[in-house]
Amino acid sequence: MSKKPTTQPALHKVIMVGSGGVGKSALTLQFMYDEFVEDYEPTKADSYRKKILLDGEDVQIDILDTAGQEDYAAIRDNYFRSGEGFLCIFSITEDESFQATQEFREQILRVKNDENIPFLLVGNKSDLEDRRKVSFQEASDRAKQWGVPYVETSAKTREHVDKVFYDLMREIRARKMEENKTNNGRGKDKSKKKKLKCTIL
Ligand SMILES: Nc1nc2c(ncn2[C@@H]2O[C@H](COP(=O)(O)OP(=O)(O)OP(=O)(O)O)[C@@H](O)[C@H]2O)c(=O)[nH]1
Ligand SMILES: [Mg+2]
Repeated sequence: MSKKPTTQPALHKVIMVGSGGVGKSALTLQFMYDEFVEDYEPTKADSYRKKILLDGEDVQIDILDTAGQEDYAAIRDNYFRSGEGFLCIFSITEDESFQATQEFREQILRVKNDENIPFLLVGNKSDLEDRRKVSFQEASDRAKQWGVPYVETSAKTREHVDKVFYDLMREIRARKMEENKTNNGRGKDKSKKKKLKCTIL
């Protein structure tokens, strides 16, 4: 006889952000289905859900794969609002995509109004070392300045693909536990999140 769990597994909401063509969908599909998609088909917005075992605990991950293309920039705010953690992707072969991460970071901080939001800077396409335009040093310096981890991935070889999703989920889980503690067990009160300072001019 199988026992039904009495509580629902925790759900962690992850958002993929970054310029068009950097590999947000390829990373998502590699993580979800162990497949590498060679074709480039620009995304509007796709969501995925998967049950996983995170350090011995059953959890669910919700992944929202957003559009990098500028045509969809206006609808990003709405998507970002629902995120509990962000994978901010650029391609190590394209400097412009690295420069764009600055804007994504700013938009996320503005929308979430939370400087400690779980966030990883991800340099994708690490298999294309011979076409590298962004050095490891330059990217890790930016991550350090933001106080976030920097990881290089390849959606093609699967290098560090699980790592970025699992590391982010651990950050989200830690964040939720911290929030519950400060709320003294009253888990629904989210008003005590550390807010960014707002200056009214
Ligand atoms: N060699 C290599 N190619 C990759 C990698 N990741 C993605 N690609 C290729 O890059 C192209 C764009 O990848 P997508 O995952 O569609 O890019 P995206 O970020 O989802 O783009 P938008 O949906 O427009 O925002 C595709 O042709 C992929 O096959 C990688 O790690 N290595
Ligand atoms: Mg895509």
